[in-house]
Amino acid sequence: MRVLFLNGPNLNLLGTREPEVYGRTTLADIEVKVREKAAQLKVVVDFRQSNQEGELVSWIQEAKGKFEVIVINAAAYTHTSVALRDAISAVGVPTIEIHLSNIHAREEFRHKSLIAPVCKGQISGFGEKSYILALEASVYVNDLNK
Ligand code: CA2
Repeated sequence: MRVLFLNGPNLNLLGTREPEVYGRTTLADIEVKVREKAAQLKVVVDFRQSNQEGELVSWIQEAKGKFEVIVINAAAYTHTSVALRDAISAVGVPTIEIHLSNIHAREEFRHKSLIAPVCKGQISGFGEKSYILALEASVYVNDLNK
């Protein structure tokens, strides 16, 4: 089973700026932990980050036939991107939305996710553990589709 992890804009800054909001763990640290868990679960993982909306859209489109599940932290594009929502909807690869912070406990503009309605579910508020929970949820979602 193959899972594509996609990370949106500014997540490359994790661990280096605003540690009071996002902690001191870098995205590379999270990737290591995801890969450790993936090895236990016998899941093949691809882990990517982009600051470009169009690049994320292309990666979603290309996932068809290559990955069984997409896990996406769309970062700020969560709240703005009809393009990401349309790509997730069009490609038909089961997708899980994740966030480090609890977007519902933050500013009002973060409460709305444009991608949530086209995702299997949302994991939000568990810091780096959101990524591990999403990996476990990916196995669950893939088993449902068998
Ligand atoms: O909680 C999350 O994972 C978010 O997706 C993070 C996004 C935010 O726009 C979403 O509302 C919730 C922000 C990612 C930017 O990460 C930074 C890391 C360090 C310094 C500045 C930004």
